[in-house]
Amino acid sequence: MAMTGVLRPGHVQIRVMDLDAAVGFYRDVLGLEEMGRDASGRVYLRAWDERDHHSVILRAADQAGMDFFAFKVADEHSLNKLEADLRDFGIKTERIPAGDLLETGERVRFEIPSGHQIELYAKKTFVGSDLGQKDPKPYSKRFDQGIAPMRMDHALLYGPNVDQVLEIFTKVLGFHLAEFVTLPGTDIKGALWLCCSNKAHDIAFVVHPEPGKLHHVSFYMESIDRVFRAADIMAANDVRVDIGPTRHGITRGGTIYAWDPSGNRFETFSGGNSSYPDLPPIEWSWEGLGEGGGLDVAHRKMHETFLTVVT
Ligand code: M3P
Ligand code: FE
Repeated sequence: MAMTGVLRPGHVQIRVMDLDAAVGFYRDVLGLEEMGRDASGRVYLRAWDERDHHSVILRAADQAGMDFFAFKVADEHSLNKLEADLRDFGIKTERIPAGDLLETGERVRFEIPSGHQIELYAKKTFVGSDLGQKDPKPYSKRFDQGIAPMRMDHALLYGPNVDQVLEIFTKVLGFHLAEFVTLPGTDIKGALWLCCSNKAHDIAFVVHPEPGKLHHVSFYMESIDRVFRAADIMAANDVRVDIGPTRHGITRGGTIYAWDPSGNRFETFSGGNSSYPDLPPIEWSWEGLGEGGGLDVAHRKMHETFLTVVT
């Protein structure tokens, strides 16, 4: 598919309670590269296959959770057009000046009805990867430093008004719905997996009474072998694991859900299906999510923590 408009997840700002512990975890255990710190003390990191300046920003705060999740758009024209379309749809937007985040252009920020802050931006400094941009090398020592995901891949967010979120993402931002879960005994969509690309998904939502909650930020691994290697590294570093290694029926991705030192859940995710906008979304019943293996193919049950533990 020709990629225009919204291209991909670009960055997430995560609140952490102990910045040194968080940097120790994200840099040395997860294996992200530290790219810089700004005047307000935020720490910028990225994964080895990412070429823009950063994808993860850590901010010290009293409470864990997510400040905002951002998508890169194709160019300034797309940014202006999407901003106008959001306003026409009745959504308030604000502009955050270039340079507020290191090496990042102007951002358009808006709150969606689930209570999350979403951002769009067109510019972030291209710094290239260790592999090189011409005749790239097949290997870098970064592959062996920590869990070492390829990229920040997606987030799963919890909050109310998931039906309105679906409208905004599909009617205004150009996403398509890849998979959804209906609430028990209804045809109400209670969970959504949404794509701006033909990845398994770029962002997901589960309906939840409290607004603005983070379920997890996901990091893409090259293979299920790398997910098992991640499990070993988690064990060696006493990382608290929630679920896995297993496979999600939804997306068919290999997965581990685990927690960072502040209690923010993260995922190491591999493989997964592809999606195209012409294909009807895959539907899961509530039983399909639990006993049908939508969440956990190996154990085919609902995990209590999946529905209750968020930051
Ligand atoms: C994901 C995710 C579930 C499938 C999830 C697939 C929760 O990558 O968002 O974790 O059933
Ligand atoms: Fe995920």
